[in-house]
Amino acid sequence: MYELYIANKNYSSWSLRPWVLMREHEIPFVEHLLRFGDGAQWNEYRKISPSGKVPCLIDGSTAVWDSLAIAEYLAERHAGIWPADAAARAFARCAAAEMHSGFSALRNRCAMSCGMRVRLHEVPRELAADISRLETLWTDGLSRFGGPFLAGGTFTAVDAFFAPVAFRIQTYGIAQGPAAAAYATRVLKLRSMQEWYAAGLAERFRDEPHEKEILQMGTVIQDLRAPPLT
Ligand SMILES: N[C@@H](CCC(=O)N[C@@H](CS)C(=O)NCC(=O)O)C(=O)O
Repeated sequence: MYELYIANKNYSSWSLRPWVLMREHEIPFVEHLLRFGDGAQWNEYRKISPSGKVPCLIDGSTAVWDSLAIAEYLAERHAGIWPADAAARAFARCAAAEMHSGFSALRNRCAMSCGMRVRLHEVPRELAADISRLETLWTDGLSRFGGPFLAGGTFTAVDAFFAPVAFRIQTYGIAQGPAAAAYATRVLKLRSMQEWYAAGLAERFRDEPHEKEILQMGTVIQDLRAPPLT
């Protein structure tokens, strides 16, 4: 049985990628959730994960400690992680890699916090450029490969890589064109995403650095999470 190490569902966008991919592909795994800010848990975890970051997939004696590497590891063992069609697969790999190494303004200025609704103080040029690129990329994939997912008819790794962005769109009310907006809604409605979201809302522990980061970027309009532990 695979074991997947992740962090708080409310905040951990990198953790969501392999988690939603495995859920959507019905690949069984045991989940281990580390709380940000719990030093003792993370110290233990550093004995397991070479980078000390989440996510990390454990398969017997093999540790796979990066979300893109996990997608590739799973693709070697399970059908359908990447699209079957070569052109769709090339697109999916490029788009996932672009998300993995790019979109830094979107990542830094719109940190994932599933249960919050936030009005950004400003949308600087780099963020506007990332939002515009996102819409172009999604619309291109949806129209070229026929949807309803980014590289065709099934949920593949590229959709998993953009799943955290669907939560960011919801949190920050990021406007998108009709095809991209409909795609974000479709992803948010997936059973696996609903499961993640419900668990994120139920979390009562807060991580101060994440909370502060969000307050620097915007004004909280709504906090739908369960009350914090005192
Ligand atoms: N490139 C890595 C990045 C993972 C990453 O930055 N994870 C963050 C959490 S969302 C983390 O573990 N932070 C804890 C730390 O830096 O100590 C991946 O794709 O898995």
